[in-house]
Amino acid sequence: MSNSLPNHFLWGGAVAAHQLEGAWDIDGKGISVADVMTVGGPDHYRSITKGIIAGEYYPNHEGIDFYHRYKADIALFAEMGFTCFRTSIAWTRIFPKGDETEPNEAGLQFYDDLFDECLKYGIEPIVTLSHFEMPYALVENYGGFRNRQTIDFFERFATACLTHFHTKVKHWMTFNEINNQANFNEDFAPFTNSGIYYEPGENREEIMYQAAHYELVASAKVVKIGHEINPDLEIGCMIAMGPIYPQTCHPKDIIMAQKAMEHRYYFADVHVHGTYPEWLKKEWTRKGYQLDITEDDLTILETGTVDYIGLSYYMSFAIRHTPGSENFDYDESTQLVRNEYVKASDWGWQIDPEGLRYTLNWLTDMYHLPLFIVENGFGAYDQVDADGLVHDTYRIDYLKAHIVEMKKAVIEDGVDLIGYTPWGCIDLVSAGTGEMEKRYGFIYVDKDNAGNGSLERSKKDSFYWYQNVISSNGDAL
Ligand code: BGP
Repeated sequence: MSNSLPNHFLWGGAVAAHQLEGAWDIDGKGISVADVMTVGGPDHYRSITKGIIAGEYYPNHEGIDFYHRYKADIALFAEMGFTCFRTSIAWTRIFPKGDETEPNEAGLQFYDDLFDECLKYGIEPIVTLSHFEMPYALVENYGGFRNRQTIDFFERFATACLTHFHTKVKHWMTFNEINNQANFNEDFAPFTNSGIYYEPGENREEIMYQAAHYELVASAKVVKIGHEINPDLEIGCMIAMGPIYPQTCHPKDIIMAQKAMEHRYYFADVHVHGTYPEWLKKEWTRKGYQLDITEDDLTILETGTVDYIGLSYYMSFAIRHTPGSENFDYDESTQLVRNEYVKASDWGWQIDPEGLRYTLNWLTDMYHLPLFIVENGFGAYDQVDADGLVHDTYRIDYLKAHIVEMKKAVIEDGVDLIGYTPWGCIDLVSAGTGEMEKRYGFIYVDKDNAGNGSLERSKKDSFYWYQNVISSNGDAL
């Protein structure tokens, strides 16, 4: 048995358009939901209702100015040895308001140039179509994915991208972390693939299920269209993965954890099997939810199943049951508990490398499809030391521990894994908080939470460490 990862294993890094490109209003780009978000906790997302207010600071407007600096940044990725690079296409560069009929040529040109630059170095671009954003005009004028019409708008956008880039991009994903909306406790559906703001007094769960259904149909349509455009394309879903462990071996905690896993991950069932699980249909009936799900929709779901599962993995969770609740309804705002066996990051994300091995095995057992870790990483406050450098041993420790478990899953357990792209390979704006100082990168970017800084790039210690990891195909950790 080989002790190494397969030779064709893809190594790279991951980003999303709105978190680094900047250039939010040039070359015909429209306003994205990401452009109306500010810095800081829940207000970051609540600002979606307000639009752009003069004098407020919007971190994504400039991002790290990747739009103008991508050539130098990709040269640094190439220096690290990347064989792939995951990014997303900003919907608003291609269809500024979302409901136009013809794509914006300048937007297509930017991604042509970007992908060509990657390919020049032998770096395969990996593309997410909707990574936590959509045209703001679709939210204002149509209610985002509350509205069935948004399926058509997404289809038009995705078809334009697949048609234009199918010879340059082989691996695609439809919606980033589509299952994050299973947490509907925030006023604004986390994060923003769905573009939904909940009005006071609404049944958020029912609205979430409806919007998620429209997104799943949109995704399935696009998978089918993509395969028709080019049968060689690999089109996947993207799921935010984090196992939810029972807090104790109390049978009710075990069932609670099972129910929580079902609710978080049913999205993958639909993407992969093309059908809704029985428990969910029962739940909708029990709760009296009348969802708009047509026979045509069900056929589309069946004919647009994915080729692989892209996943993010940052942490694991633990849960306890709510005494007296016979139905084990899942509410992560009250039931999740701290796991005393693992440490947490400064943002409370519980660090659990073995949970990655568990996750990869769980997904394989459930779905029997190739997997692709398209996000993993350690958000931390970096310190530029007196020598002008960032010595980020903590980041190396985190990534090393996760790669060790990833390798066990592949080499010992036989998981079919396409590749590994750690999140935020260059420092960028946080999706959860809008902060710049929650850093993930191998490359430091001089910019702070208020937007001050030269935007100059420099290599952290992890840059050289990851370079070695890649050149040894994961042997030198
Ligand atoms: C995932 C998102 C990314 C990214 C990452 C880190 O949920 O797909 O867009 O931002 O998490 O999260 P944060 O930026 O909140 O630290």
